[in-house]
Amino acid sequence: MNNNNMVNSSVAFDRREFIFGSASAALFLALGGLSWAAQSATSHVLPPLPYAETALEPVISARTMGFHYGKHHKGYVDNLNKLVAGTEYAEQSLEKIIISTTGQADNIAIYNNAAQVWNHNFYWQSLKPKGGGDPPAALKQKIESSFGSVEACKKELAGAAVSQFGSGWVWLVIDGDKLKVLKTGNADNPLKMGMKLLLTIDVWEHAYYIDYQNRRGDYVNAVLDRLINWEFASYNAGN
Ligand code: MN3
Repeated sequence: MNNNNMVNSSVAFDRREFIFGSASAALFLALGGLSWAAQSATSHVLPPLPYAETALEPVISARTMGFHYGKHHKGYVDNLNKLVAGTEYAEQSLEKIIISTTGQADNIAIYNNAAQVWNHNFYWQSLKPKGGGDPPAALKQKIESSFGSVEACKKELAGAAVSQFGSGWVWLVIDGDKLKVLKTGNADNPLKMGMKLLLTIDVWEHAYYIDYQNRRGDYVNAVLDRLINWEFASYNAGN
């Protein structure tokens, strides 16, 4: 196992992790949690991770993070910038590109790369070191009224992850006044469906294969028990 490829970016995040590691979740979110969402773009950037690449170990290894963030996520950002250069999408925000290219066969490459950038930005924030546990009270109440219990909600998220055929994403959303679990294939992203998105889990093989090989269920259950960022979901729910 060679860790050299992730040393540089880990060092760059140390100060950020120190600051956010000692701040409350609310402050973290207020300061930086959604800064990427407001980003408009002549050139899309790879947002810094909200923690060090080693911070999610042992559930997600630094080696997985090095490839997933440093190669896959970065690759989508680089591809998107190349694809939109000189087009009508060049000056548009990520959200606007996704919404305006959803379902357009001619723009499938732009849609796929833009959606994958957005999905990964959202995924990193859906996780945190020492996550899992009990959601904040207001979110917990909403989860209980929609699923019966937090355990039942986690079970539905895990079930959706395992049953997603091939690559994709699992989402916790608010549809009307009810929380729901959705799954989408490949890059697909529910932004255009008009729901509030609370959190996501990446179920592409690159998210877990180094650490779990074919055991997608073990990866998802470990993420739900130990990394899921309920504070981020609660913030997105408007609590
Ligand atoms: Mn991924």
